[in-house]
Amino acid sequence: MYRFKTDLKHSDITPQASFLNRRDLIVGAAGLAVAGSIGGSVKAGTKMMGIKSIYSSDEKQTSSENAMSYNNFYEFGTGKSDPMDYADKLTTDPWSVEIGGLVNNPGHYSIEDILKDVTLEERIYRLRCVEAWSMVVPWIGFQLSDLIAKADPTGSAKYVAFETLYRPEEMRGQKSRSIPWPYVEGLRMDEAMNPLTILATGMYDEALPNQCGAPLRLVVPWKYGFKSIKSIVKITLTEKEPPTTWNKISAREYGFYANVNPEVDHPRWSQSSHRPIGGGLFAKRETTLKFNGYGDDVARMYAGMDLQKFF
Ligand SMILES: Nc1nc2c(c(=O)[nH]1)N[C@H]1C(S)=C(S)[C@@H](COP(=O)(O)O)O[C@H]1N2
Ligand SMILES: [Mo]
Repeated sequence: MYRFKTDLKHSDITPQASFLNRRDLIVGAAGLAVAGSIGGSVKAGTKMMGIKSIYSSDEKQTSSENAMSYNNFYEFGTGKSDPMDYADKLTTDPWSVEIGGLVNNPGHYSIEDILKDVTLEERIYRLRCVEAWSMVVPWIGFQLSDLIAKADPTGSAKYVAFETLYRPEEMRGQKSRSIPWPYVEGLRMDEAMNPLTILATGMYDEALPNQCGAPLRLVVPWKYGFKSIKSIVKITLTEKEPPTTWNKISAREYGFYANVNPEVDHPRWSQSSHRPIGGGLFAKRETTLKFNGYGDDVARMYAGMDLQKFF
């Protein structure tokens, strides 16, 4: 079902990249005319293109209307349509990401700085939520490993911690104590460096809409959706496993790893199947594949680990 190979290096799969003006990849002509400067290039709805990636799946895509109106983004409320209804309040320009911890090049990186050194790709990935629904989205993004390399981690970095913006004036959900703020997530270094792991800046050929995590969110296709932290403002390389929001809320329900695994049920429901969103209430459920179908590429990272224990 998936068309990708791991024996290819990233540089092998984007041969044209070095010939192309990176700015042309970020915004099309229409976007530039509106934006006037690259500063506007990550504004929601701006045209954004990526090179087709061999890491893409060829599954049937969810409609953009469905993918942009059924979201989990508790910063805007706990209802699925709250993000669509309230996220337009969020200012995403200017935006910078503070990269620190065990790196040789710490600092505040603007989105423009980040984008000028990466290759944007389109990658069709299924987002499989722990609540057992899923959507298939053509993401536009770049490999997280490229940004980590730019920050130049020291030898003692073992994990990568992520943090979402905390700005209750613009994120009305943060005025309530539904979950602890800011939202935080983490990956082990090898997971973060895996070529399947991307930072997305767009979807469906446009810059990310706010409700989907503008201007920068993580997408880790073999893990449950809650690992895909949105609107990231901070990335810290650490020696110890960082805390993660859902694990803090309920450690017995949500582990640090959160690998999609039909063999390990959530304590309150089965993980063996999922409901594609947009199909209506009576849509046929689909079978969930271990590691969301990416076992050939990621299973070896967990060799020897008891996945019932490290869920
Ligand atoms: N900051 C932040 N990131 C978040 C969440 C959130 O509430 N806040 N929800 C997570 C969950 S549970 C899921 S399933 C995905 C949903 O992503 P989508 O709305 O783009 O489908 O975002 C994840 N990222
Ligand atoms: Mo989720």
